[in-house]
Amino acid sequence: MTRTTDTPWPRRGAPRRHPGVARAGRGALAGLLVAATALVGGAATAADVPSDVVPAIPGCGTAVPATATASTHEAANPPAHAVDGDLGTRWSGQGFGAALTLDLGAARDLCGVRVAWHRGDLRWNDFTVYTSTDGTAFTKVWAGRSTGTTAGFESSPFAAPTGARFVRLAWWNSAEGNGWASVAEVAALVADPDPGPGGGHVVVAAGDIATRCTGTSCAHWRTSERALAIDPDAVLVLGDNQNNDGTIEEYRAYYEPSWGRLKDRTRPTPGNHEYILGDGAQGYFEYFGDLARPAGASWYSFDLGNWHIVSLNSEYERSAGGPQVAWLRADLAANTKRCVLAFWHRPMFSSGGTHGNFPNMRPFWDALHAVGADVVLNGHDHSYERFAPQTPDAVGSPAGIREFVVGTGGATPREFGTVRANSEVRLRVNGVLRLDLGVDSYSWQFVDVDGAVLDAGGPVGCH
Ligand SMILES: [Ca+2]
Repeated sequence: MTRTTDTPWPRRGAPRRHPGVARAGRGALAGLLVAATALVGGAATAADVPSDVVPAIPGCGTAVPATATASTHEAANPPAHAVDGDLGTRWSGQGFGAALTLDLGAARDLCGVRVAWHRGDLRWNDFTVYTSTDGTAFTKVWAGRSTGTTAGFESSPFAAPTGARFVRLAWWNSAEGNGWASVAEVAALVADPDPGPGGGHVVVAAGDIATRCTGTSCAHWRTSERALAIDPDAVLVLGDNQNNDGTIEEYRAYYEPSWGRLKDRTRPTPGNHEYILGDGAQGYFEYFGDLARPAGASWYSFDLGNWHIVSLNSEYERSAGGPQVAWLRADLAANTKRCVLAFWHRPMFSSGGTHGNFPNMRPFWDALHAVGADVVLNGHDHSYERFAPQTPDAVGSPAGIREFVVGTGGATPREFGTVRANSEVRLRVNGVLRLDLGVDSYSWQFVDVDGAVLDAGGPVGCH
């Protein structure tokens, strides 16, 4: 009773629990399972490895590039799809004991794995993780069940650092009981690198934040709790920080009790809602004071470690011949930092169904791309979207800029529309973006209001 592809299957009776070694004789893949379990020997057993699935492992979040093979796979969903960095593609293998094996190319000191399960927000999966130095003798290092509440990454820490080149994930069952293992992404993890002098700065970013809502159930309160828990060095708010009119009274009533708790480390930009009354964003400038105009204009820049960070105003004159872009070019020409990040409200690229692309942001992109800038952050569409690095002409290129849309700070999430070129991940939830800005690289995590990491990647080297 298995389906020929991984589609939902109504449960009939209780699903099998995690099998353990004693049930190794079952099914067509018994040989693989016996081989895997018989080699455990005196090493870790299910009783002495941790079984908790946790959202993230402190200090153990650096993914190791790998190739993948599998004991079985569906033609449309090969093992390579589990290591392609795209949560929208997957490996699907059929049957009890279906196994996916990563080859890291060389032995690494592993501290855990992270797995994003296809349909992971709808069903739990029972699985076991094994490691090997030679690809033949595997030792069990983790066994347990995914939460069934997230399609994002869940991390499984190893009890102790484990030297291994090969990592195998063996699947046993899911809450849907349809006989299919489907992994969107899996990665072996090593300890995060020592950032060294001048590196290791943490930034939290989100836009479209406070609504006319008070109390701890408001989405903007919950995102502010995530931001506080991350305890960043800087907070970038990406416009529409206070809806709906952005008045000083609204800022004081809704933004201040929540995100205002991070105000002293906040670097803002205004959005269309700050300007909606036609009063020149009076509430925004009064609330943020010198933070909004540190050098007199509503656009400005600052350095953080080895990063040059630029705040632009998409609600103001922004033509190629205007004063803001002239300032931007001069600012970038004077920059001495290797890595460059810029943020403003309206995205040039967005698959959001409400707003979408704003081609008139191109003068910003042209100036930034000309100096090899690395990252752009925007809001406006109430969604999270990650793009592959691309040129201002929307041509994917490693030399291009990676844009994130993070209009997820508290305003009600909205539907996506036309999916734009180079869009890699799209999420319709509230949450915050965490960026780890290293000496010459960056990594990211999108964290939802419950603390689940729904998207993660890097480190990616700066241009
Ligand atoms: Ca994938």
